[in-house]
Amino acid sequence: MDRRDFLVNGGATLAGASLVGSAWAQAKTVWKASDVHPLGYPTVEAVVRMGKKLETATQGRISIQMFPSMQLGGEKEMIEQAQVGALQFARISVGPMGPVVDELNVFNMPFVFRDVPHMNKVIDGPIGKEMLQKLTDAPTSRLIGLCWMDAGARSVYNSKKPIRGLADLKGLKIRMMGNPIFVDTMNALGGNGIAMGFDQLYNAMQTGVVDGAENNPPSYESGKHFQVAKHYSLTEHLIIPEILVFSKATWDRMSAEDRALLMKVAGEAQQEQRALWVAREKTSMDEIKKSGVEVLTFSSAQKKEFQDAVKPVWDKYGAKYTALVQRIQAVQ
Ligand code: GTR
Repeated sequence: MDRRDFLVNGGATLAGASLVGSAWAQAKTVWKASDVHPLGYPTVEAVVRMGKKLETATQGRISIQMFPSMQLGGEKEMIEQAQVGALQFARISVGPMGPVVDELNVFNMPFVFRDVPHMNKVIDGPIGKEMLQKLTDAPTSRLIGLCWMDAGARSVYNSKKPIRGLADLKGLKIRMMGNPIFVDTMNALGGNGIAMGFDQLYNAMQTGVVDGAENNPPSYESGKHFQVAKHYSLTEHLIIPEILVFSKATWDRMSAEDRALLMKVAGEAQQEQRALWVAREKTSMDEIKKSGVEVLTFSSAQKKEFQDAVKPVWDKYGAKYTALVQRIQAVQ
């Protein structure tokens, strides 16, 4: 090798090494996040804002790319992708997490919370913290529980007729989230519970595969379900918090500082999402009513009929959660 070759080759290697070095120093990490809801929905917006905070705090080293609107499939698929590290954040309902970590199912029991403020008090307090930890510690989860989000109360809607009481639900095919507790709950209420992904629901209602479903006002509105199922009855039979989980495969490779930062912004997201939720519930309800949907409400005496009807669900699943349910009920 003459001197000129050495300079050219050596120089190239050195330049290459320093390029790699500087690229490494500024290596940018883009975490993928997924949600079944579209941009602007409270859960999506809360995670997008979290991403901006991460970006600012790390001078652009870490950011979040959001895949909204079921782009990465339904919630079952999102859980699986987070478990293998194909995505980092999955914002899902506790509904589909129950079959993965059974202890979480206590939040999936019908009428377990007195009302939405009660649920929020529970998730903000020690029980909420313990349940996130249980999710993280469960060997079956392969996920880190980051924070809770508010999803209000779920109520029944359908395309056939107004539901004014239990008797009206008889024979109606109602889509429920994929968890046996929910199918049993709908069956106990007199309908025919059919487990199905959220991603298939609109078509199923349109083609008459199911007569209706149940959800909170923002999901009913945002999914355009109110256009095909115009009777909405505020049964509020399920008050299920949502949860933001993070891939353990990614977590295991992170520094202690990045983990602490992530936990901090996630805790803030829990409160920020709640404010977004309260505002969205109102605008969704306004839009639903404006479109001519019949929204039926129930007195507490009428609601008791629904509460009594789900006793078989409590008989079947409730015993193992007795101690926890007593603690939940004690939260004022
Ligand atoms: C929504 C919830 C979603 C999903 C959906 C469903 O209220 O935000 O996470 O659980 O309900 O019914 O599948």
